Amino acid sequence: MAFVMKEIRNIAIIAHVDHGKTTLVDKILYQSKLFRDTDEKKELILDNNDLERERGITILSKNVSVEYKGTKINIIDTPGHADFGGEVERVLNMADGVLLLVDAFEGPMPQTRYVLGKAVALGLKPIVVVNKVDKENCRPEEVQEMVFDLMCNLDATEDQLDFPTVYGSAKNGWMSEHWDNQTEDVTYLLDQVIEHIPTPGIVEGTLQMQITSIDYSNYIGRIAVGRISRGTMRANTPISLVRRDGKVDKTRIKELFVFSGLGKEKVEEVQCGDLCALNGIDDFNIGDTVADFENPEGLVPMDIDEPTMSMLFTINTSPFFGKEGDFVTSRHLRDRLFKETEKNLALRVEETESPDSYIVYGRGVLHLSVLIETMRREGYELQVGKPRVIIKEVDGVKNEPIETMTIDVPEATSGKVIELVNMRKGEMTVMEPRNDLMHLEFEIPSRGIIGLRNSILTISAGEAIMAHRFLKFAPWKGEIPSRSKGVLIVHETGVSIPFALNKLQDRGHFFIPPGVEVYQGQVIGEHTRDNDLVVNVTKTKKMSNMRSSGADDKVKIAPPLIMSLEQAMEYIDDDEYVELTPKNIRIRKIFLKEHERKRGGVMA
Ligand SMILES: Nc1nc2c(ncn2[C@@H]2O[C@H](COP(=O)(O)OP(=O)(O)OP(=O)(O)O)[C@@H](O)[C@H]2O)c(=O)[nH]1
Ligand SMILES: [Mg+2]
Repeated sequence: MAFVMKEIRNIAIIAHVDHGKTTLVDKILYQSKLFRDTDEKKELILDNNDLERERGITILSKNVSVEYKGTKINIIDTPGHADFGGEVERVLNMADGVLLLVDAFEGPMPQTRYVLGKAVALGLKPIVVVNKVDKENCRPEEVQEMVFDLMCNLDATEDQLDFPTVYGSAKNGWMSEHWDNQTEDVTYLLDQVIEHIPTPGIVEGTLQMQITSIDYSNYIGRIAVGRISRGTMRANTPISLVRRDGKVDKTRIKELFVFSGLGKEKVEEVQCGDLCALNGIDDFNIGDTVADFENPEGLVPMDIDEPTMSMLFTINTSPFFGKEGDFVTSRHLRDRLFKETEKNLALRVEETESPDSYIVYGRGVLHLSVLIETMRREGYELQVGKPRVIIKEVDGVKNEPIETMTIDVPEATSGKVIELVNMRKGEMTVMEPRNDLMHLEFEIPSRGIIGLRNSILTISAGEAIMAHRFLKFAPWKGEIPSRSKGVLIVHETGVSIPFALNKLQDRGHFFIPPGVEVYQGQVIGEHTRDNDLVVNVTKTKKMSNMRSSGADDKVKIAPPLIMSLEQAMEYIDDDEYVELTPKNIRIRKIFLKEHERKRGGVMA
């Protein structure tokens, strides 16, 4: 039977975090289904793992595919958060063009610049999608011009600068030539894709496919994903796997798949230019080339991004150890961390002198917290130390990572925000009003950003929009003041009592409600002053006449400040750990007993 060549387009959807990539892909999938049949009307959700859903962010890039007017469009949805930028860069290797989404209100943001820069450098053809034109006060035309300027800045070619622009609202399911001309669906965008994104070239010769991502299936194990850049691939055939270091292993492809809708379709053969997934070659890595069995020729391995941050991971040593988790030993921790490095590219694990502790290197607080959160859900207990940025020696000079950071805040609070950022060694490079917000840009050491988001949100009553992204290594900027407030520390293990919490309310703000178990040395609140304070919240003495719950009910205690995992990670100081179990996130002093702690608090 003759092999029918199909028209193909390969596009990646890129943008700053939250500008609407996944929403758009969902709508494209949904609507292209409607073109064929109308039975499946349920909302398609591409962010399909629990963490992605809860947080409303994409963590892993995903491949989907739709048929439109006889053409197969492979679409790669990518994560927008800066910590996952390396992943975006890698999967761009599978595309011939990009849809660059930009929020019609916010305009280009730090990550827009980064991902667009990568796409431009790879010579990919862009289509600009000015999204969220349904937003009040949006400024689609101005944003379009800003994107054009950005592309000029990034040295785009004439052809790239000649990009089509599409306006619309992914959320409302339409795309159009003009922002004030609402249409029925996203077909205008798909037509632009067919017209402007180049067809992948068919290169004759022996097989070459570089592995750009790894997928997992409980049934078939590790799956390699990539784009066939030369030749044709067939299921059930012997191949060579050319490693990054040039070493060649002879192995065999078992099953072969192409992307189809949200899933994969098993096929016998995949043509050059198409994206595919395959299993059978278990022991592979990103960047390896699947090549001809007889005449293997490897492709140049792509760069894998360096970690920028590290954290100590250690077994749980709190008095509550083992109460809430199933996996608690150093063996469990070790195996789990090393297993993670097989698929989590930017992650590195280093042994320490102690078999109980490991240094884990990652791309940022979110990258590390996603791993920690996943481990909690799997039943692990562990403790982590304060995140540290990676310091490099350059010609004998101590260098640290510097990031660009944008903050949009209501004008009234911009003064305070600038002051705070300056204190953390941030230098302001841009300040301009945008509608009713003040737009600020800074260059700031990564160190200064840790914990900054909490303070900025507090100052701006939750109104600030903040984004940052790695810029360069530069000489150390000097000491940055750490947390300005001390903490409240538990004196004695027991259950927190409303009466006791109430009595201490003027000393600070608690992180725990009444009625929970706490242990000696646990951090349960922030002190109003800069020193640590040991407090009696479990005391039962003098309370015999206050025992009845009726008396407790009258006590009015301010609601506790419950920190998210990332907030806790960014909050702690050098002498503290975050303790993590499937049920709780607690902060503790590394030394639980007061006499062991150097900083020596006082007693309330
Ligand atoms: N008003 C409005 N909101 C939108 C539109 N498109 C998406 N959103 C909302 O913006 C938020 C982020 O959308 P996502 O599609 O998850 O954004 P994303 O670009 O995939 O985000 P990451 O994957 O985390 O980078 C969601 O709350 C969407 O409902 C739009 O056209 N208009
Ligand atoms: Mg997304």
